[in-house]
Amino acid sequence: MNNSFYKDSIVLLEAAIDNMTSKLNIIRKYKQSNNEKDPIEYVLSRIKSEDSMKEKLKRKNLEVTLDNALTKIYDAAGMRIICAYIDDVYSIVHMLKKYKDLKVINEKDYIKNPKPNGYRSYHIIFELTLDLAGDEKKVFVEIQIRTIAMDFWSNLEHQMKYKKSIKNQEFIIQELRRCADEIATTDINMQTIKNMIYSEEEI
Ligand code: 0O2
Repeated sequence: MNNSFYKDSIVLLEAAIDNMTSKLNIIRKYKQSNNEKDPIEYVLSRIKSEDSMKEKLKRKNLEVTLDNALTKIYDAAGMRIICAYIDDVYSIVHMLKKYKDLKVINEKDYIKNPKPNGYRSYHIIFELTLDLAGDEKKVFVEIQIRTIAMDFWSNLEHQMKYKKSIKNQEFIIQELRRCADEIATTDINMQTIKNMIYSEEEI
């Protein structure tokens, strides 16, 4: 990655992702040690590319500076957590909020309140306090948590946004909305079936 825009702050962003990855691994191990299912299927992380960050600063009418990128935009460091079931999403949010070095800055539940286009995901922005060899630094991290099915939908919808000319766009938007609703129903049904399987095991 071209680090010229982030300069030395790239170390801070990388440390933030390493720290959050470690927190997620601890959550996974803690759950498994309590004979609970691992709530995470996989995790993706990225530092927002220089071009994407500059575009976002301009879109928000902010001056393109490193300071604005780190203090006015919250997703220079971003992570996506993919789960099998909806309950796993809420379980991870609950566990992450227990960490004392994480402060919730903003939280959006697009699962309970989907976007009009059908987008579903749980977004949470944390301010993480990092101890960099005795030097205390604060850094924002955006976490998106969603099910495999929501992620599948979101990736396709994202591709549509970046494609310049698409035929039948209205129809595609309508079909995506229909698929989002079907996926939401399937996610709920899968959760219900899973709960039934496990409740029978406990009897
Ligand atoms: P990119 O390139 O994916 O990183 P914000 O723009 O973050 O300051 P906003 O829009 O209120 O403010 O934040 P929100 O709603 O939490 O969305 C932030 C990110 O969620 C987006 O980042 C997308 O990654 C994702 N997202 C939000 N809405 C949609 C949607 O309708 N479809 C898809 N596929 N993804 C969505 P960026 O920076 O906009 O883009």
